[in-house]
Amino acid sequence: QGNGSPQLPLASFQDANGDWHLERVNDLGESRRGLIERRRKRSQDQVKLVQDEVKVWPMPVSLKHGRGALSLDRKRFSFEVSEGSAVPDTLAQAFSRYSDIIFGQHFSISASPLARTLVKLVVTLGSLDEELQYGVDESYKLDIPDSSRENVAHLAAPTVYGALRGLETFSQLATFSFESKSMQINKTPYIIKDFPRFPYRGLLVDTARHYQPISSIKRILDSMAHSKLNVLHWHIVDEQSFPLEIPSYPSLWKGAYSYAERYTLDDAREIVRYARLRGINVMPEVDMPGHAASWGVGYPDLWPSPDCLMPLDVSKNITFDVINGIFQDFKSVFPFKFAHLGGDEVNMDCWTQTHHIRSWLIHNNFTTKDAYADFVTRAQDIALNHGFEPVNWEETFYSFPSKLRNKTVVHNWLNGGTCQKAVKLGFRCIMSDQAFWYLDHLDAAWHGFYNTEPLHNITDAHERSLVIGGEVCMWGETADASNVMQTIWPRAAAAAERLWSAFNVTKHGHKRAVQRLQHFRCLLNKRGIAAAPVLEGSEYYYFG
Ligand code: CP6
Repeated sequence: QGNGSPQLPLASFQDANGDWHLERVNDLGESRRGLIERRRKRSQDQVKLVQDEVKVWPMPVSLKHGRGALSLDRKRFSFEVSEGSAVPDTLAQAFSRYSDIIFGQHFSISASPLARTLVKLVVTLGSLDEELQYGVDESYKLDIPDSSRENVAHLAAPTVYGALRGLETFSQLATFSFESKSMQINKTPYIIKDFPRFPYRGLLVDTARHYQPISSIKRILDSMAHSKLNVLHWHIVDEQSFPLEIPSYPSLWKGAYSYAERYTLDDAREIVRYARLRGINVMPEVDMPGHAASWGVGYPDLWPSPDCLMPLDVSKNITFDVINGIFQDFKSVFPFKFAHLGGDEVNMDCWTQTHHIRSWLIHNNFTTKDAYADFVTRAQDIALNHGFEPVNWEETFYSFPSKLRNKTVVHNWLNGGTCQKAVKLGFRCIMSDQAFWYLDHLDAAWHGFYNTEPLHNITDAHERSLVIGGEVCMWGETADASNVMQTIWPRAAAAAERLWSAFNVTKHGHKRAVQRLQHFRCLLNKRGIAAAPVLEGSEYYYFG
């Protein structure tokens, strides 16, 4: 220009349609529309990055993938086991479930004959008849190729329970493609190596405050398998009701809410069977000596007196005969090695206020705390005699740590540092910090569930190994079959990833995790599970 006139503050920018414009710019050379456009582009790039993450929940320990895609055609795809080996029933049933999940949700036309197609997933098991038990090997390796016209994927696992976890991951990789109108696995090839960080990944379900029909418990078990939770902690009885049949003491379930709101032992066996097929152990809880008022409906002798109903009468032999009967009957129903004996929130006023119990305390030279310890350890010995290792709520640990049996698993709920203290004394521990992992706290948000770390402040390797895992708790005061699913999900899934995935799964921050969790929540909806929304946002966006 050079003629002395001031240079026009103009800059060029490209709009969403790719057209170029000139616009006035500020002192920094930025135009208003240009700025807005650049911001929009930048946020779009971020969205792209996020959408790029493979949407599996919980995130596998190691996952490598490419950029290809394979179609899945229901008429040409099959699950098989490697040649010459029998198909265990557990696996055959899982093949059928996951086939329904993958192909049953969308009307899907056959994949184009020209499309590159995955024709088989071949499963190789290390052992055919492994029992489901605490600590069973749940690892798996999943290889999905991306090479030829007719591709075969491979799933290898030491046990059928590892294979179940691998099938779940496989099913989450299959999505409906609106372009090809068929199911498709994107981002092939895959090499996935996966195993859980903790052997105990639990969900507490309370059937005493509200009865849960068996069908509801089964839906809960289905949903647990999708996030790889592996223990249903069945809080069977409490002060409000005693819904389970105990053949040794047949009047106990007189404490049920009604004739209809009861489980027979065969019902309980059916729940255990259904859970096992999904790689889930069932841990029964009989909470005592507190929280046990309902026991006395059938056997009033278990109450300190008709107007003081809890804790159970510590002074009478019948109390321990009944406990013995319960565990004897449990032996024929619950193969899991742990049984939960409760022991929380014991208010011992009824013991000191009831004449015959006060005399018993004095006769034995017992404080109420001695009597509490005596009760809990006698119950532990009964459980141990029947082959169960006892789990107790943390109050027992704080009240008489030196009396608890060595095999005790301390179940945290009240205090932040309980597991840290329990493993220092050599006890195993399950974390359920009520500040973060209580699902009945309706205002507790997903990120509190996600952030809670069971190994927090525990550095010694042996002490770390004693933290066997964690559990989210769905107490039943405000939940029955009408709302239990949307109260559990999706928040329980946030804890499930914490318990399954590598310690550093959060290294990308919450932005990516929340996208993946929203996707998982939609996946649950597609599978018929009424998981609630994670946050505000468009359902269409997360559906794909
Ligand atoms: N029932 C039993 C409960 C609770 C516990 N035990 C409980 C206590 C406090 C909160 C939620 C639940 N309802 N048997 C404590 C382990 Cl906030």
